[in-house]
Amino acid sequence: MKTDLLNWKHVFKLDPDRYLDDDDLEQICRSGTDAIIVGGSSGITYDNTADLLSRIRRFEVACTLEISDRDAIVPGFDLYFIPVVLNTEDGAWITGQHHKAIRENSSILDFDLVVPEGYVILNKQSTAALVTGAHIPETQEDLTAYALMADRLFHMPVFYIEYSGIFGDMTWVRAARATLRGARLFYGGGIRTPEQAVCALDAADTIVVGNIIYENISLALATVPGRLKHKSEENNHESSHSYL
Ligand code: 1GP
Repeated sequence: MKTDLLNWKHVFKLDPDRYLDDDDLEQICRSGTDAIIVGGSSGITYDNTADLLSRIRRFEVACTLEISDRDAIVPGFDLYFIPVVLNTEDGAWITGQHHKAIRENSSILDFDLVVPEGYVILNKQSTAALVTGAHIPETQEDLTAYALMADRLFHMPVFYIEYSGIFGDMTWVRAARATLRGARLFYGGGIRTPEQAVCALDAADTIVVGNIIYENISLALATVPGRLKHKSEENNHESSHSYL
């Protein structure tokens, strides 16, 4: 199962603390996306996480928990992503919370399902940046150095560039991906249109779509690669969207 993520191109991230009605949830789960990540930066509880998992489990899509609160580690997910924030000096988000979580949950955590993420936050206004005290990379070289840390120093399977809420600089993302040998580059942040999805997927290995789900479900669904292809073919038979 763990190696399946190597093939993911598109995932939706659902926040247990935000409301999504059954129809919208069904459309997301049946959209053709490769997986659902359950996660958020605030208001995450065991109950709202378990509730969302049980609703997603009515469908066949793979479902991963991105752990942000050690009191909300719910059994039954396919994988457990554990973010290690590389651009903070606050040890709580590098090893502190992780140590407590593992100490408290070692009997129930299946380490074959655990996926460490080397996580770099680039939107200084985001809740994740404020909570973790992230130092935002100032140059492309700052970012690629974090990519090298995740890939060569810590041998993490995922390097996650988190622009949460804003669409990032794809030149930086592309440069970071070019440095990776083993890690897969996840990009998330501000993907609100099919065109942005195409652009981000050209720069990253896997794109993560979050906020737009709660703002405009049709636009969110239109970011799924299979649908993108269909849409672009309808609109332009000579479409240059060739990544599919
Ligand atoms: C957030 O990376 C994800 O953790 C997706 O970002 O919500 O801006 O789409 P958006």
